[in-house]
Amino acid sequence: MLRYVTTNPGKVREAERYLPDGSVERLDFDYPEIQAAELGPIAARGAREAYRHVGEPVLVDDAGLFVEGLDGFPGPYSSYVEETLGIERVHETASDLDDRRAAFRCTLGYCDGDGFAASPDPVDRGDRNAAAAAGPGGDGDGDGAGQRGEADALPVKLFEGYVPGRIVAPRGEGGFGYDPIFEHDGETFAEMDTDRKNAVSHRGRALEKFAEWYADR
Ligand code: ITT
Ligand code: NA
Repeated sequence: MLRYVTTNPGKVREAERYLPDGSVERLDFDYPEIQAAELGPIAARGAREAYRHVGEPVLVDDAGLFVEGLDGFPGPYSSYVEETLGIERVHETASDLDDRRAAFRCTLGYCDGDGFAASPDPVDRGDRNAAAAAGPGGDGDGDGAGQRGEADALPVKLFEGYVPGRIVAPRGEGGFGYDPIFEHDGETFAEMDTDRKNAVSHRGRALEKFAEWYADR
């Protein structure tokens, strides 16, 4: 059984459409999250933390809203900013900008503990930047932890998704989080139903890649 580890039921509702019936269960566990400028290292570390806690295959989902005119803010801090400022004030801040373009990004991290002993390179990022990102002496996930022990070296597979859009005044009742202020192709994500959002969204793209890999791994 694969555990989709998240405190956010909105993510699970979207993910269900991509994962075979009965093969996935949501686990509401708030795994410790590191701070980093990019989602990859956060998802990689999160997947290891979740796997250590659960002891079964896990999938974690780290996402964020990156506003161009704010140099990518709130990005990896999106959860904190939603809780503190709220999405109305993010919209107000963006409405003072000339450039209201934004993007959602999602990185899924999968860890099942397999391949640890066998793998000479402890981290397989699952993307073409793996070698470049690892750099000399790093453990490949860019979280700066280095080789602190066996659990830190657990291999994690990452899957990324991205969708461009722009920040608008809130519209729509669906979705969750920043969906009401994120417009893509003339509609906010909160105006789309789950299937339509999935068809274009950051999470849909990442899940599509994951599901394909998971089916014939
Ligand atoms: P978990 O970490 O427990 O999975 P979370 O909601 O804290 O749940 P993140 O750390 O990934 O998730 O934080 C991402 C923030 O971006 C959070 O405020 C979400 O509400 C928001 N977010 C993520 N995906 C989104 C989406 O598809 N549409 C709108 N907002 C989204
Ligand atoms: Na989180």
